[in-house]
Amino acid sequence: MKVAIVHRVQGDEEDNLAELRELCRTAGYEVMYQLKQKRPPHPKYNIGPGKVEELKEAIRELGIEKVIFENDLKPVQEYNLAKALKIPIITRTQLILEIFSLHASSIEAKLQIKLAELKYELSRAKEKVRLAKKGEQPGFHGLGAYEADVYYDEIHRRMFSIAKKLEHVKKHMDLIRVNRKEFGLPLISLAGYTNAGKSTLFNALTNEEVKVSPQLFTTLTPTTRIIRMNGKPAFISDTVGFIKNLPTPLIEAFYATLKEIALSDLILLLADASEPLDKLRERIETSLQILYNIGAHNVPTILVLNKVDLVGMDDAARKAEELDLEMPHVLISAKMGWGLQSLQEMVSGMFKNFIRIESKLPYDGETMNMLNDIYQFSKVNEVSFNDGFVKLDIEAPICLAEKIRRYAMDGEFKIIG
Ligand SMILES: Nc1nc2c(ncn2[C@@H]2O[C@H](COP(=O)(O)OP(=O)(O)OP(=O)(O)O)[C@@H](O)[C@H]2O)c(=O)[nH]1
Ligand SMILES: [Mg+2]
Repeated sequence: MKVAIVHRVQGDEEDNLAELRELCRTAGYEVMYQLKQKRPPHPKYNIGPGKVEELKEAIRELGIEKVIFENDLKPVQEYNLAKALKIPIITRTQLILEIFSLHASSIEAKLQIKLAELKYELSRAKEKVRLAKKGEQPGFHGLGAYEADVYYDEIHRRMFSIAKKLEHVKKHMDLIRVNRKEFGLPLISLAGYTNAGKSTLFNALTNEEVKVSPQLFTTLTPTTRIIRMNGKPAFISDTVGFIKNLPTPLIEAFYATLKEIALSDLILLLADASEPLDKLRERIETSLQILYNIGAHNVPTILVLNKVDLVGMDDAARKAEELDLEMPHVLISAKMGWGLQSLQEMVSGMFKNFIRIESKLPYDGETMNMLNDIYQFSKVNEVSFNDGFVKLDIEAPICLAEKIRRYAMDGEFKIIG
């Protein structure tokens, strides 16, 4: 979707359009036009009426379908802008909520985001009710003073109901986690600052079609896939980027969206190696602090220094050395596909849930069923069909290995490593 972005600044204030542009990219919008204006807020539109005309022109010429404001807008300003421009107007807060929604996979995260949306709506509802009562905003959803009160109460009621549900869900989080664990596959989470290249890496690692049974899809969210790391299957999740200058009402929703990371078996913490060392260090430290806050500090973590194509291997390696962090690291370029093999080896070496076994199973229907799972969920070194038995040399998740052990022919089950 094509959008325009706007920031009205005052005095020496710097504009935040570069970051807003990044957020738009993350939300999947294409920024066609940007507008900056220096002036005090105009009561009717926030920006000046002349700039509204300019925007109108750009919308018509460039096919823009939405305008995103860095500034918070009063309901009456939002109303006037929408009326003048005839397309939806949203603010930075709503944009970030959209980004969270794209990534929220757990029920808790979804509820937290809904709650944040309603909180935002409530803060504006007060103003809308006030305006409706004063008769200043007659066109507002066609509400009269009475309906405005009802509207306000309705938001309150929904917030209360969601807060109740959240309490309930928090108590039952474990039930939600079980789903994924059922298959015994490790879960890898991609984490890191916005723009570090998480989605690019996610796509690079997942572009090879991995065959999975339909039942598996029920455990997958839009941002989770099954990949093979050096032959070993794993779930991989792309997560929402760490965003700076987060509006305070969104912090809880942000953490809820990220909590999934704490449930993973391995975190790939991405950072942009092309950034100056100080900034790189600061961002890694902030990221580690966020991981700590969501309770993910005990999850094994690999620092993935991305975008080395922009600085060169040597320079990136020097930076990694100077960072002197207490965790393994790997240098990659997700865009060019560099270093992905080393990454895969490092990751698969850290999977503790796989064991290598040799076994012989009777040549029958039950074994054929099991072979289905074996091909899907393990790294196959050898499967050979013999007279009356099937010989296996595989690296399997522990729960699958246990299934095989129970069905193996007498004494024909050996753990190699
Ligand atoms: N030169 C270079 N650019 C890269 C590389 N990886 C990603 N990029 C670019 O960096 C930008 C951000 O990449 P994304 O993969 O969307 O980053 P992200 O971490 O998913 O960002 P958010 O979803 O906003 O948190 C895009 O323009 C990518 O093309 C890389 O290895 N080299
Ligand atoms: Mg992304």
